[in-house]
Amino acid sequence: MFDTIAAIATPHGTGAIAIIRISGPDTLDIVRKIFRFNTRLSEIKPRYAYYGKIVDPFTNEVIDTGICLYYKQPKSYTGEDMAEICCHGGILVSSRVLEAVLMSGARVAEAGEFTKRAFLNGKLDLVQAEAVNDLINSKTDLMLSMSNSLLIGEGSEKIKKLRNELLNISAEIEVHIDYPEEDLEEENFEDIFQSLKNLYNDMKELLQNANNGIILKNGISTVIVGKPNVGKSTLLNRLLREDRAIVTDVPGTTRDIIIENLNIKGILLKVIDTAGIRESVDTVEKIGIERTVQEIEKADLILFVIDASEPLDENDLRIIDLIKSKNHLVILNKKDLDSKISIESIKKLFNEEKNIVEISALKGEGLEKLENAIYSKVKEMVKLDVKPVVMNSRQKVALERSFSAIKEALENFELYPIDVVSISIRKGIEHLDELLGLKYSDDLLENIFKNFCVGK
Ligand SMILES: Nc1nc2c(ncn2[C@@H]2O[C@H](COP(=O)(O)OP(=O)(O)OP(=O)(O)O)[C@@H](O)[C@H]2O)c(=O)[nH]1
Ligand SMILES: [Mg+2]
Repeated sequence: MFDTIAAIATPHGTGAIAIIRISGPDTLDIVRKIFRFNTRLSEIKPRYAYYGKIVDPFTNEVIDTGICLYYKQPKSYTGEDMAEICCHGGILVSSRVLEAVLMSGARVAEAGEFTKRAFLNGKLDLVQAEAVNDLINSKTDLMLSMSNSLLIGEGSEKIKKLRNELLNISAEIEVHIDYPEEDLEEENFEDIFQSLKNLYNDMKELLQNANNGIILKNGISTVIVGKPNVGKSTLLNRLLREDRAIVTDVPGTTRDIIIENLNIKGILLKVIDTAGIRESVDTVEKIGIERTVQEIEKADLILFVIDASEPLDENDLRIIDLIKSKNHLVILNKKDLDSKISIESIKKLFNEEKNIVEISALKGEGLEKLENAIYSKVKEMVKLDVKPVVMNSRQKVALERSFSAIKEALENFELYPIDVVSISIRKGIEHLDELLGLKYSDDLLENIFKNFCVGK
């Protein structure tokens, strides 16, 4: 049996209203002590909004007037008796109401404890519980729709389906192990092998989409590179629609790495502005350039900026060598000036037709075309129309482990007696159990829920 917890569920600060949440067996008791309204407590109906006065339980002093909602277990977020008291959104008001609740017998909830209880009471599985936090932290429409899909259980359904199939296969094998005298027909073995094989392929596809989900959630790591003074920082500022990076006409202005989140048509990019690459004698600039080379190694996508008003030189060629084999777009900047470089020559250098965009970062021309080009490029890199079933590394690792176990089962099929295969299959099931949270350790739960807000 759990105790009763409470927290302010709205952000700390002054606002129109604040919500104080209570969950646990003493909820109604606490409401009785602090909330005065015209209905007898025995008549309070769940999920009705009651208007009344919130009072100090010891002095009866009125703290505020507000609305109280009661949810009777198990039909609540946590699966327990719950109440939500909406009061005025002052910092003092809301903390006084919380104090009143605490004085009446609740304790302060830990971060994510409401959702943790929802999980422990079987209202959500672990994938859904994690999706709650992803939903709250969504920065793009895409992330929002992915988290929603996981929260309503679309991802878990697919995993449960895999798990059921594995359980069925395991049961069939167990029959044979328990009654070896009833020899399995050759064709039964063949059937089991085929089912395992199908499952293996389904899982493989899910895992490919797993990377999708994680990349999209963390943001496509995008690095802007080019020689000094070509307009990299001007471009970053344009894309962000704010003056984030310092721009001057002195080559070598940007010396350290600048990272910003950018939302392009619902996709999150982590954009990095770098120090211009050239042979340099200045130590600070040299370090900056070394970092730029490292960033190119790590990046998912490279935006290569060229100053079209200057002829290409060996520094440009060095950069082309560095990025040629990676996902890139070539940006011919300063098209407002007399051009010294033709698109044709760039096409030849890269040996490709597309991925080249002309812009003027200074004048803000060609930016929409650039954003479209970035979007198309990302679409080539990750599938945007597939809903992933996993969205963080914990989930991915569990799915991967399960996948390896199934792979092992397939490999063992021909080599060893069927009970060896059975062990691998059971391992596969156990990892899916971990993924869904049917099996968990306290440490794991602590790790997951500590990243949640208090009150969620
Ligand atoms: N005419 C013209 N000037 C531009 C354009 N884009 C940038 N500039 C100018 O070019 C100069 C350098 O711009 P930055 O954005 O600082 O260039 P950078 O590539 O970040 O330079 P470093 O940080 O030194 O590597 C500034 O004077 C900008 O105003 C453009 O499209 N047209
Ligand atoms: Mg710069």
